[in-house]
Amino acid sequence: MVRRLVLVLGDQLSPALSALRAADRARDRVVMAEVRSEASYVPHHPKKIALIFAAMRHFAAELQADGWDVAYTRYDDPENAGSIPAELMRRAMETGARQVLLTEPGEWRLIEALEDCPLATSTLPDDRFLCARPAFEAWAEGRKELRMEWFYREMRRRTGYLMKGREPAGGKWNFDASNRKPAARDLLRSAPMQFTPDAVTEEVLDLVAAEFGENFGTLRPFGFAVTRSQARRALAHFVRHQLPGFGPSQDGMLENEPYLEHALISGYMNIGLLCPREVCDAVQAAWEAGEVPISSAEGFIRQVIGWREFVRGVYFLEGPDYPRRNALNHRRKLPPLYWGAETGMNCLAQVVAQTRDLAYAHHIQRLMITGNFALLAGIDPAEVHGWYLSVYFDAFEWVEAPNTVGMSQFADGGVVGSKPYVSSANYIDRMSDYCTGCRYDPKTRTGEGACPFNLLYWAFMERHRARFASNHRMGQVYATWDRMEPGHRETVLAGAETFLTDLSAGKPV
Ligand code: FAD
Ligand code: DLZ
Ligand code: SF4
Repeated sequence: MVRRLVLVLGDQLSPALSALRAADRARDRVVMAEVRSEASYVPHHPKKIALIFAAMRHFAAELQADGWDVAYTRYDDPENAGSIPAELMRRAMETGARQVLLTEPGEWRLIEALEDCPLATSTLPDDRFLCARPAFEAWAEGRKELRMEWFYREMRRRTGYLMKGREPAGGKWNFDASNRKPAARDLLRSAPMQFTPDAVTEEVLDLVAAEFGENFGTLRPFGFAVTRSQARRALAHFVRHQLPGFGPSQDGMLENEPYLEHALISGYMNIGLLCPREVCDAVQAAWEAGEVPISSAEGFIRQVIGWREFVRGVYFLEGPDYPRRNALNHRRKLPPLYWGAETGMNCLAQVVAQTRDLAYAHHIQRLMITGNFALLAGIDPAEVHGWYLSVYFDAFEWVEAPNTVGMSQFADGGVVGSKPYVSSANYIDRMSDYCTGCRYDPKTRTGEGACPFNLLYWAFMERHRARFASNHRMGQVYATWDRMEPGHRETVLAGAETFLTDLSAGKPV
């Protein structure tokens, strides 16, 4: 007789998951299901679906080996009920169990769908995060602005990472001044660890090719870790071989060097193969052993205990409407170049091609190339959100939406960031080698060959003058623009208008 069903979702593949800790392996049955509703709420990249299905199948086998009774539904099972609530109902009918134990899902959509499920559900907090939802709410309470830097310092104190008593190790909270150098090929040491698919993963790859082969993205070769032990090896490899050089190279961009010294572990953390605490422990230990400079250790730990926890806090604090916000009233449709249509803008072409092939781009590529262009061009943030949620191996709404809608598109009106992340070609030219192979000229602001980022940057500033001119971090930008010759300004704005008209008309840009 099965007492309760224990739901384990595709991004909850952690042996220490709260629902599993609370369950009784002698009397409860674990339910896992590959379902159409989760696999199609956006057109996920085939590599992302394959990662999740392969990791789910491996995790289910590990649970079974560990004595759990697991009811696992494969995607192509003729009995598959197609959604998580429907699968729970089917398993409840089969077993007679009327109660469901689960760890809170990471997305409002699924939380709401499960609330409508007629079975009695008992939902536990997701304590794989370092900052519980109530703790974030308490931190945010009464603050006029939520700023990641203050949250981060609090998290450093709370966790003790890189601390000497109450003070930050090395005397500073933030070592960005010694990080964030332009890309340099001769500084690169190693790429992230990749894995050869086993028979289980190969079977998933065949299924994904047959069912999702039309989605944007290349399925094979597939090298993601699909088990906890592989993900731990990938982490160890990163800490040993890449982390020492992580700080300086983290913001650079190079053609044919998609990873630089980045870890490629966000997806593993987000589906539960790694937990953030063990990731930070490994970094802390390497720093204590003198194997990693403080600048790299701090740069990395800030992303995990700072940004990652902060965006999750914001997602749940702001509520289910957050992904639909559009503070700047941007309405343009996402241009086909995001789905691989040809473009002469080499930076965009490079990042989109890499995204298609690998389901991966690093932070600055997402923020300052595809995100920057979408914001400058006034693309509807809901469309931008849909794109980012689809194309990256690590994309789950709790983390993707605050990064896209908030940090990248400023569509939340400044909840995540105090000013929009926009730049002209100058930044891209300094931080990458993309401009060398481009048909546009990063140094030119008007006329034939002028880089579109230069035109759009000033047009964006002018369009949103009322909102941003009084922002103390942007005053200098407006002062520079206002000092330019009126005739020059008009030419720039007219050039931007022509470019945007062409973009909307589907002309190649
Ligand atoms: P590394 O740079 O090697 O490692 C840093 C680690 O810190 C990452 O593994 C990640 O877990 C964490 N991290 C770093 N920055 C952030 C951040 N801003 N928010 C949350 N965690 C962070 N990250 C996702 O995990 N899922 C997403 O869907 C996602 N969408 C993004 C969309 C946009 C528009 C932008 C600008 C950023 C997005 N990010 C997202 C954050 C970041 O780009 C990725 O976490 C990072 O590129 C993952 O690669 P990595 O593991 O090699 O990162
Ligand atoms: C992303 C995803 C995909 C593609 N497929 C499944 C699935 O078939 N079954 C499942 O349990 N979970 C899947 N997931 C992850 C869920 O979408 C995720 O749990 C929610 O978005 C909440 O974060
Ligand atoms: Fe991108 Fe402009 Fe540089 Fe071309 S010139 S790569 S469009 S920034």
